[in-house]
Amino acid sequence: MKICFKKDLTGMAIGLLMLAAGTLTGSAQIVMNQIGFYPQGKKVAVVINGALNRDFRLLNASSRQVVYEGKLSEAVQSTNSSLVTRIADFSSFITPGSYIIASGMFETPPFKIERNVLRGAAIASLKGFYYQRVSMPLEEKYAGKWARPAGHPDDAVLVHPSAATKRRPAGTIISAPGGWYDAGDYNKYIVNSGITMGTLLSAYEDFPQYYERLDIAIPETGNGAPDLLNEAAYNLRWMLAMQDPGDGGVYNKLTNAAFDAMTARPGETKEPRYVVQKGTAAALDFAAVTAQAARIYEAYPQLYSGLADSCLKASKRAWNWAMKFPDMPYDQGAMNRTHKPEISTGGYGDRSFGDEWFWAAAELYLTTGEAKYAKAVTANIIKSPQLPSWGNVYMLGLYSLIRKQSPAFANLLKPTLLTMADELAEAVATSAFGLTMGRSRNDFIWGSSSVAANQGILLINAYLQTRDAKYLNAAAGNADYLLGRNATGYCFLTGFGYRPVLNIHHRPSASDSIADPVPGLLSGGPNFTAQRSDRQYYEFTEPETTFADVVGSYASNEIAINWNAPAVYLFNAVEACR
Ligand code: G3I
Ligand code: 9MR
Repeated sequence: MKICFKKDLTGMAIGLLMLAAGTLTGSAQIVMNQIGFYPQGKKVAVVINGALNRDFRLLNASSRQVVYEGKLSEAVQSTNSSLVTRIADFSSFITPGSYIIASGMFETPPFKIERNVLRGAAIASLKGFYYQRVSMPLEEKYAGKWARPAGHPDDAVLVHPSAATKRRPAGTIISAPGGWYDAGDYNKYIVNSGITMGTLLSAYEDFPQYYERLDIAIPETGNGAPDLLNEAAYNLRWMLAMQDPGDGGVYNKLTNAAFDAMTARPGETKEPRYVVQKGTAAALDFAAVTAQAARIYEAYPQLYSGLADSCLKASKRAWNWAMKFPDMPYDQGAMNRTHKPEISTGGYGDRSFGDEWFWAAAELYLTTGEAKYAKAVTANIIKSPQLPSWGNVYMLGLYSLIRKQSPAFANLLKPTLLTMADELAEAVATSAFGLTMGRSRNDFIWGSSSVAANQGILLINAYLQTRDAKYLNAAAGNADYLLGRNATGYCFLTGFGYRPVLNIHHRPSASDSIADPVPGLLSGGPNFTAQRSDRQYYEFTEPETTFADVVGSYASNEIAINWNAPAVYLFNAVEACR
């Protein structure tokens, strides 16, 4: 049954209609972080379209005894859909336990108030990367029921004509094994690996002591290095193999010509693999990651012997290549007109490189101290940057310069960070969900979950600089968003919550015989352009509700490494700070 949204939903009749339908935003009328809350943290649930509800109760989950009663907020009209909400704030209730929220006829399943409440999600989101490893078997010891054979070996990859050089003509066979599958597909893209690695390495640099103690049960666990660095090294080694030793240029991607079928299992896929065309974004993202990695892995000279040195050399070579080709976009359409076979996998075709120059210059400057990189940082500073996304990596450089207290740049750039954080934090007061997420309708784009997570990272950076709790609360609010306090009523992290996403667009999950998807993966989330892209049926089509938990919905329910990485940062940062 379909329900029309009206702005002025009032009265019992409509409330009953919604109940009869069993679903408004799915089955949820009260939405919240489905895992739970920290005793000292903010605790918020949102009652959706509960026209008659004015108050709420917190019940002990086993005895059903009422332990807290509160008033709902005034009704708020969402700016991202026709939903009307009231907010239940029970932050002052701090007793650990298992609880239910009830309001009118609506009731939630049980959730927790406890210390370290996000620890499981924080660990799982990082472990999610292990499940994306390409060229090694996932053993049962680490992967449980999702154990599987190795995926693509990628030890005999063809140089595509678009990437041919004298020393590596088209058809040359190279080896670039390992790394993570990008997303629900089986390809590996340098641009998207760039922001992913930068985000993970920055998580480590912001919370080194915390990550020293965070084990995630992967083959390297216990080797003396933090598991975040162990996991990241697996992808880093692949990235290094994507640099042409001849000229220092970096291939945009390692890919099939076309996407594999959804039924293709890792290890059973036999289509030829290619490295495709070099480009400026790939070179600079690579230079940034390897420069940052160089200063981090230097601390593990035995375990990661030679890695830091190789990274720094590779970084400088990629930078030098980009100096020679400062404006080379990856335009797949144009490439396909001149080179065969045609390539139809993901593009990540960035066209403006100021932000990549800034990020690469920042990381190279911080690692080497060389004046030429400082000059390039200065030349690329902008006043109003955007949140990080695969096509815009400016803030990664800004975060690093501030984190490392660069004498030349930290004080200069801090006001930009705090202005952006204030704009985000201010949105909480008027938001229908009490969030910064959804401040703009454009937050609900492809991979909107990463918008929420990246807002969270920005707020955490502001918190680390100021220790002002408003930033931490707003960041934690966006973690709540990902875990269920949203207009769809889903927990977007696989394996978590009482209403988890189940049918992610993810070939390993879609092609196995296991009901549960691979855990620790973050669904892309609502995307108001989804229907146009993937032609699936969307029951709700407003910006914050255009989401379908079906495998075919690659525009709202795929997973991707550049969405998981900011979730790793955010969940772990909240764990570290609470
Ligand atoms: O740049 C415009 C912006 O100006 C406009 O306001 C906005 C709203 O429509 O659209 C923006 O462009 C969007 C672009 O992403 C940048 O955000 C496109 O509409 C949107 O279609 C595009 O989506 C990308 C998608 O691939 C399709 O190309 C996603 O960002 C990107 O994450 C996704 O990446 C894929 C890989 O290609 C393949 N592997 C899976 C991965 C995840 O789905
Ligand atoms: O599976 C692909 C996914 O990773 C991409 O994000 C998406 C958009 O590029 O494309 C998916 O592949 C679809 C292809 O584009 C069209 N045919 C159906 C494929 C999925 O079944």
